[in-house]
Amino acid sequence: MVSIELVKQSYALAKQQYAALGVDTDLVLEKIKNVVISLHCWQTDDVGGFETPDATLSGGGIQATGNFPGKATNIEEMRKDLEKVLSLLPGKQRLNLHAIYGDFQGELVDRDQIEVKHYQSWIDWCKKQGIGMDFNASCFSHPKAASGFTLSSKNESERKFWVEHLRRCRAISAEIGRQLGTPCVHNTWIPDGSKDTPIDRNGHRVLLNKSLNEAMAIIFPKEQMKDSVESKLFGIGAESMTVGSHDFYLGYAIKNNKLITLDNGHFHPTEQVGDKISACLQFVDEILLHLTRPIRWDSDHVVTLNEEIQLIASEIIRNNYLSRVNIGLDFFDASINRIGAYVIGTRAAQKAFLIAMLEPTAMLRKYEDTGQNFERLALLEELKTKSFGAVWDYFCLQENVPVGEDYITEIQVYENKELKRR
Ligand code: RNT
Ligand code: ZN
Repeated sequence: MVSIELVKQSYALAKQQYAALGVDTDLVLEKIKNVVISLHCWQTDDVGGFETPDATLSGGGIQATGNFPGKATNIEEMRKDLEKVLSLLPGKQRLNLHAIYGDFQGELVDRDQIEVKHYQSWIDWCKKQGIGMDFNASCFSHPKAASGFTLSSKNESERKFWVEHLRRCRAISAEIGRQLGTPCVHNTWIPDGSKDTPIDRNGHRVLLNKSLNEAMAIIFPKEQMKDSVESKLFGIGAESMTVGSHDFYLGYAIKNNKLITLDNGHFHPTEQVGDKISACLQFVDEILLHLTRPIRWDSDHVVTLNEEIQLIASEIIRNNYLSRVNIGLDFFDASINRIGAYVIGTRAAQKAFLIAMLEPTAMLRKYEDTGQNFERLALLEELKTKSFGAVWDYFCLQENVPVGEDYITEIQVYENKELKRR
């Protein structure tokens, strides 16, 4: 067990170290509480969903690999897992639910038939946890998505089916936000794309534009729900063209006053999502982030504290953009303890924000403005080895959650008691 005394002493020293740079760590510990992270429910069960007892992820160009025992197979197990996760995290979270995770009570409810009642028990669960809720249309793992096209399908009845699904998901989102008193961010991601070089890229984009307009004809108050659209570079089996590319959705978002979702697994590997934040926020009101860790492709590995996540967090904090950026996670690793995956990933994202808040930005900006670029680089390098870990540990202590590596044992206990008997 980490020694509480040591955590306190380390914090006292770190506080002095940062104070020398003009950074007030006590203030940072207050501010870090404003970083709310939306937990994607789909890490509990490898993006399966509860439409049928044996539902699994199929198609869509995404994949969860691994077969670690103990995935959630029903709504009770999923809630139990999420409650465990929440108990191990400092700070505030939300729930990010996909439509396929409805409380269907054994009934077969197709996607164009879903209603608020199928999500009421989730809304109640969130209320009980004291957290907000976000929502997603599920346009994959379905016979009507088997062609590889959904909202941009040239098959009119299939296209209409997905328009109806999205239309309902948005209405459900508005009711979620209304009941919980915090806006529900609805994210639209579709897998539509083509394995080989298509001839009619334009035709599909015309259809996607039309479908979005149809499904989003009703505008809900933004206190209830906000629409976001998620762009992508390519998917497995759709390598040559993605209908909902970044150009397409950024254009759509700007023109129609929507949010843009930036998933950091959805760009060319040398592009930096952190760089896109201040670019997009000149023209859209808000952004939704899907934080992930792509390795060679959009592999959705667990988020770790790497330079990519750090730049994203730093750009948000440096520019005071926290209120305009909705932070969500998006990874699904079935090869390790799934609960552990959440805790590692969420804590990594939180650490990135903490580090960003511990930056003496005014000093760096001054160096930059006066052309002192050696000084800027030197300070940035020195900051990397300051004692932010002591501040992080103290934050966990304050929040009454396991400090440092102590959460490992808690997850081992949960694995033995709960996951292994599934
Ligand atoms: C897929 C997108 C999308 C999904 C989830 C399940 O590439 O990132 O956000 O991961 O909706
Ligand atoms: Zn995503």
